[in-house]
Amino acid sequence: MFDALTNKLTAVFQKLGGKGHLGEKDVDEALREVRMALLEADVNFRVARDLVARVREKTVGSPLMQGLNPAQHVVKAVNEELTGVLSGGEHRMRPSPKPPTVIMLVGLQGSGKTTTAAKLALHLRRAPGNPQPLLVAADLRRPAAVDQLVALGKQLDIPVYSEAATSTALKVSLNGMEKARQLGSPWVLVDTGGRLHIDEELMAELRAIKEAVSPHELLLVVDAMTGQDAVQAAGEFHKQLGLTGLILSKLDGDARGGAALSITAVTGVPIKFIGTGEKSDALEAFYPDRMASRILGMGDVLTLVERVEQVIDEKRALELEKKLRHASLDLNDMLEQLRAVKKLGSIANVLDMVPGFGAIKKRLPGGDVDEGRLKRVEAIILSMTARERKDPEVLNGSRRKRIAAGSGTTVQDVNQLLNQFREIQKMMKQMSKMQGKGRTPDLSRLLPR
Ligand SMILES: Nc1nc2c(ncn2[C@@H]2O[C@H](COP(=O)(O)OP(=O)(O)O)[C@@H](O)[C@H]2O)c(=O)[nH]1
Ligand SMILES: [Mg+2]
Repeated sequence: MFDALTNKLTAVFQKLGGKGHLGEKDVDEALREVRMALLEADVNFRVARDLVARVREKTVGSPLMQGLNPAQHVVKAVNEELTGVLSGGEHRMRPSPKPPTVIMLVGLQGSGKTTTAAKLALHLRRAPGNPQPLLVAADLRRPAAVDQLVALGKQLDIPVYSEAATSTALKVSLNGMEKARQLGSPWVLVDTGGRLHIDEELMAELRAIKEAVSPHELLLVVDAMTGQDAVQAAGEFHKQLGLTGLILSKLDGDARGGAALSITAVTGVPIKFIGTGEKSDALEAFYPDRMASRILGMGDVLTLVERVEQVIDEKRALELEKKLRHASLDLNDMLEQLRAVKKLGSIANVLDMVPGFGAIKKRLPGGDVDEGRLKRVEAIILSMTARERKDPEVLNGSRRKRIAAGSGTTVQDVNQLLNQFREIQKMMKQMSKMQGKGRTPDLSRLLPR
């Protein structure tokens, strides 16, 4: 999602790391490039300028931290400042002590409100005890909007409160709250109407709904692909309605990502979630520090592990995290991963979070993995004995022949899989060397000493 920016920053830091001694000029040169990279990613110019200024303050002329060389010192400062820019206020959503907790979603037309309402409901239901939320279809501006939410509710088995098109958004909201009390719903998510542009009529309607439902969270859904326009819209909505948080949708698109990096710094409103696809499970909780690491090319093992936790049990997820960190994945893990992938969402999405996947993707022929190939890989691994899966090194020619015959594939397919597995293992090893033992990757090891 921030590929271009990540690539540029990595290049800057690599160049910096290649220099033995860092003078003030070297740092300034690097920081100029960092600022250029941020601007090219569509980061608000003031945000970029201030970030670079703070990094400079932290690096030039300030004493080195123990164990860090000058280049690592710079990377560390950039990571901290990026995290700072992405932070600001409460990023979590807390249930109200007096349920239902009411979440009102607002935004321009097409920003992703309705989709996000369903995603969020699904996300909330994943909590222990699977609390069933209620969706309220309070967009009566577009006739199809109610149907869209009703359809999503049906698909996800989440109740939707709706009324005929002759009703009003305000009535639906009020009656929806009543319905939630009847059902004992712990969460109410109110989907509202939008416009192509902010106008007084829309704001008046939203203010009225806000007053009627007293939301604990008033979240603005913004389309990340609209770049700085999204930042501006967020500022306006916040001024008029008083937002408690932002959800950035469509970060899976080829957005340059600058909106994400500027929006909190400019508006003071924290990002709470990001949308990374059209499907209902393509929503991620937002963590500033993880996002900063991701932008700096460190991958995001923690988010990946969280996703995996949703489909496999926690104990397995912990083991997997350990294996990722220690680079001791075997073919059993690969098989389990393949099977989980379908439930996890798109492969590219998941693999983007694995440190170094960008590099793997480039090295693998064809880049993306297709479904047919997935099935073949699954068949091949299933044809192996337990020992072979644990230790692929034992796979000599005759074993490979047997496996190919058993799985209805060719020896070439088997070889390809093993090569691919070795690549992944190698990358994992490199990555695990780069990471510290703590919960967050140790950036200081990004650069050669
Ligand atoms: N790729 C992608 N598409 C999204 C995302 N969120 C929403 N969409 C799409 O954006 C379009 C508008 O979404 P919708 O929820 O109807 O927007 P609304 O008018 O604000 O309610 C739909 O086609 C959605 O599938 C996202 O995170 N990624
Ligand atoms: Mg809608």
